[in-house]
Amino acid sequence: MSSTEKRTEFEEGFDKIFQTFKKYARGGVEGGSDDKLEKDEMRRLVKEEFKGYLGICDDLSVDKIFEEFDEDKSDSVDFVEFLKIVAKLAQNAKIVDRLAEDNRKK
Ligand SMILES: [Ca+2]
Repeated sequence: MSSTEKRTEFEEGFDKIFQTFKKYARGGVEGGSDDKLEKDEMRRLVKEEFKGYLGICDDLSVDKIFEEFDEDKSDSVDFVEFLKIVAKLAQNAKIVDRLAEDNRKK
């Protein structure tokens, strides 16, 4: 992509999601990969960045979904697996329903 092209809001949002993933992936679990999100880093990310959507989130349910998507059982997930986890958390918390409802009121 040429740097002169203006990015869409969607692309900027997506880029922010990736930057957030990277920030927490580098977040200091000993022996962990900087390119992957270990389970503790995932918990931290959800607590700090997803709190408005999820309310008080429960470590156990985050762990359960994490394990479901950590297919090679490495206790870490890559960016694509991370997106699936976020989608699943949002689905469980009925965030998509809420967004649709808010949109109807506008
Ligand atoms: Ca990591």
